[in-house]
Amino acid sequence: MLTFFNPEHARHDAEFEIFRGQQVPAFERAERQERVAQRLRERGHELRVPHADAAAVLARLHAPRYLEFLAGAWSQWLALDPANAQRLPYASVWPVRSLRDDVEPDNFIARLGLYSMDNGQTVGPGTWQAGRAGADAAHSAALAVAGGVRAAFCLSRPPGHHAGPDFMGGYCFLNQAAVAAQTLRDAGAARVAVLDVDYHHGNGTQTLFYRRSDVYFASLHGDPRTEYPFFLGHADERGAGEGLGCNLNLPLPAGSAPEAWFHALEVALAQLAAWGADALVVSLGLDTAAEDPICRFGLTGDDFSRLGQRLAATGWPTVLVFEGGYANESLALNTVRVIEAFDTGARP
Ligand code: Q9C
Ligand code: ZN
Repeated sequence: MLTFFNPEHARHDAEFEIFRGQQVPAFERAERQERVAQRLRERGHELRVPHADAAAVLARLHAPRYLEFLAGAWSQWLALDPANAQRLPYASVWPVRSLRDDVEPDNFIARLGLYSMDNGQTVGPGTWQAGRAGADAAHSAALAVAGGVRAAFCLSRPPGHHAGPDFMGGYCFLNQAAVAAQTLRDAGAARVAVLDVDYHHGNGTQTLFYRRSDVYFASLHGDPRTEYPFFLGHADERGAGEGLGCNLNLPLPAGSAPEAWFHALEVALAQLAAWGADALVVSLGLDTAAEDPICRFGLTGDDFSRLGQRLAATGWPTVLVFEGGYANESLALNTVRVIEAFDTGARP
């Protein structure tokens, strides 16, 4: 499968994340993309650098003040104290209910909190460059598909589906799946389906399209009552305004077996077909794997092949966008299983 990879991804690669008040080894590391890229090359897939600039698409999805903050955050952090070059900023205050989010504070850490939903990630020296190149990769993959290629893969990190209009969260900064969907729309697809199969609900993507009737967001994920992102992803979220009826959440209990997961996949695909989608974006999280260290579904290697085959059988022009997946030993194998089963299933 034609793959656009993020050539700048390793510029964002924090060694630690905060968990239970302590620094622990980060789960979302550069190794993830590197291993998948290596496996794809070994298997003879074509890997390309992005050739198209997503700036204009990003500007229509994310708030200007959020993009400006991300672009300037590291230099602002350094300007506070040259010693900050050796440490990363962490948010410690957030504008929750009753607090104002319309006035941007002068304090840097307060601004970081304003533009974050959690402290699972932070902005480092190359986060903006890595994120921008990832958006370009998603844009390039979508342009290839809009131009007639049956399917393309955006291999990029940091991931994107938790990033909303004006916030980062869940290791995500810029929403690459949303960039792909918007690009397909702009290139002429009237109805674009986004299917999110990451273990975690794609709260950012849902929110970006919640009031729109031209992009349908469907997601299968761990029930947010117990699983991250906790505050979105329930079954009663059906869209709003013109977008009412264009959002489908299928939360499954943590620990659900593959058969329950594939049943939910059928429900989602039937809904997207009934809606009349003419192109598909898949938020391809691989953290549904049984061996994933932070998630609790039980998909096996064969299940990932089954997923790829099933996605190809929809017949839709498809952009697959890499999201989560933290069992680095099997991640590349499982990713390539999806990609190759799709290729096999898509062959006429
Ligand atoms: N110590 C994606 O899969 N919390 N994001 C994890 C583990 C955040 C996952 C806590 C999980 C975010 C794209
Ligand atoms: Zn995830």
